Amino acid sequence: MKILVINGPNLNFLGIREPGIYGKNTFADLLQMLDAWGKELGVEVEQYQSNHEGDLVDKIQWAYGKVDGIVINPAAYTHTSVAILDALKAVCIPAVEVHLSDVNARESFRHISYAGMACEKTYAGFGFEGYKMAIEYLEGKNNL
Ligand code: CA2
Repeated sequence: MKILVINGPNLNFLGIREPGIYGKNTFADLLQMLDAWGKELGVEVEQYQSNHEGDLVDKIQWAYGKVDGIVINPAAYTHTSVAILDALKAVCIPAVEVHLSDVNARESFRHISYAGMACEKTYAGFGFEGYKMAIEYLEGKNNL
């Protein structure tokens, strides 16, 4: 089984600023954890991060026919991008949305998620652990 983990804009800055909201672990720590969780669950995990909406759309399209699941934290594009929503719908790959913070407990503009409309599940407010929960969900589905 292969899972693509996609992270959107500014998440590569994790651990550098705003530790009160996003924690003090770095993006490099997250990548290491994804690697370890993949090995633990016997899943091949590929990661991709971009600050550019079109690049995120390209990567979702690339995944068509190549991966069994997508875990996505579109970051700020969560709340604005119909293009990412359409791409997720177009490829029709089981997808799970992850947010480090509890978006529903924050500003009202973060309460709407376009990408989430194409996702089977959302894990928000669990920090890095949310990515593990998402991988486990997709792995469990694959083993049904
Ligand atoms: O909670 C999440 O994971 C978010 O997707 C993070 C986005 C935010 O726009 C969403 O509403 C919720 C922001 C990512 C920015 O990451 C930073 C990391 C370090 C320093 C500053 C920003």
